[in-house]
Amino acid sequence: LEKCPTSVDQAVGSVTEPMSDLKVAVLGVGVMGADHVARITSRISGARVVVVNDYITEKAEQIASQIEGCRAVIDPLDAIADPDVDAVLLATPGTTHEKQLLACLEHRKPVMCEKPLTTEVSTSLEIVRREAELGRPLIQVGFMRRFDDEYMRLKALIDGGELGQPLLMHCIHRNPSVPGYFDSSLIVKDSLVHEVDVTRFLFGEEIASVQIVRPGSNPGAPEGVVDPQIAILRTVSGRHVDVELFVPTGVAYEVRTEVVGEHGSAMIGLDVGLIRKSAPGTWGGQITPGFRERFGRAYDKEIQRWVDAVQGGDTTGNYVDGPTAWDGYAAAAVCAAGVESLESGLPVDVHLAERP
Ligand code: ISE
Repeated sequence: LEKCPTSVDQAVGSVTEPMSDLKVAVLGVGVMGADHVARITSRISGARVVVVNDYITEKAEQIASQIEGCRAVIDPLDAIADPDVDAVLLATPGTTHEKQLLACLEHRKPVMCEKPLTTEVSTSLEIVRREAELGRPLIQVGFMRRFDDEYMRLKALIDGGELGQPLLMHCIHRNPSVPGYFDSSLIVKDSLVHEVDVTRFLFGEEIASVQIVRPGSNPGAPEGVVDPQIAILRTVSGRHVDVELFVPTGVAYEVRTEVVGEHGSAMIGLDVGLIRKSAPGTWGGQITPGFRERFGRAYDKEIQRWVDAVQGGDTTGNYVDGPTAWDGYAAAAVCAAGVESLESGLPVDVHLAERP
């Protein structure tokens, strides 16, 4: 992604002063947060990281020391309140999001929040309501697949009517490895959540029920962890979506999505880059190793569009260009029903509140 003028610069043309950089605080500089710091510093136009925070202070200090004009702030709430910070990127553990998002709203700071919005359905709804009271969208949620070229093409194909009525979707979501703390419910809340958002994004409707089916467990799965799982989602209009979730396979990162419509089907995620043929009579290519590689360009696009939206927010009244707090809440509600179904094995209905 080239460093390019922001959309606001483009809109006003070259007669005005170039807009000054958006000053971003990145909270949580573990895997995703550190990735976002690198992305904003080297590939995103119109923004720079001025504050970093992490519960491991030395980590924040070490990252801050590598970026000109950046400092580490020990308390995440101080980082949000900092007058030198224009916008916040949350890559902290989900359990801390509620407090941090409320602080962002209180200080009217636009925020890009990595999933989950919060860890409870009730607190996610509370965030949606508090944001609605302010009358301006400030929260964007990091469902990056919406910015992936393949998903965008699939969406355009569906919306263009070329497949006719979309009827079903088959998905595969396999990870090569997951952290040791991953349990059965995290497979739903941290992995399936992406297909939940993809379903809502591609089909443009809510999910009415979820069922989690347990096939025979992988002998390599940690004691008590249900893996693989099959999720069956049903949308409000009755469309069927099935998802194979298998973490960790020990193979590579595989995310495939096939939409079947009345006039044909379309599939993405086949990893058919370069195919090599060599002696003695073998052929093959490479499978993407992980989600940061698979969705790297999508993350770049997601953050660039967020920065552009925030830069233009005072003019447009909207500081979001992508999944909203409502999308985060709806995904949380579907996943909570999924976790309930994990226990019973039965379909569980999803009940969404009235959208404010
Ligand atoms: C991780 O948090 C992600 O967001 C990845 O996209 C997903 O594949 C993985 O299962 C999650 O743990």
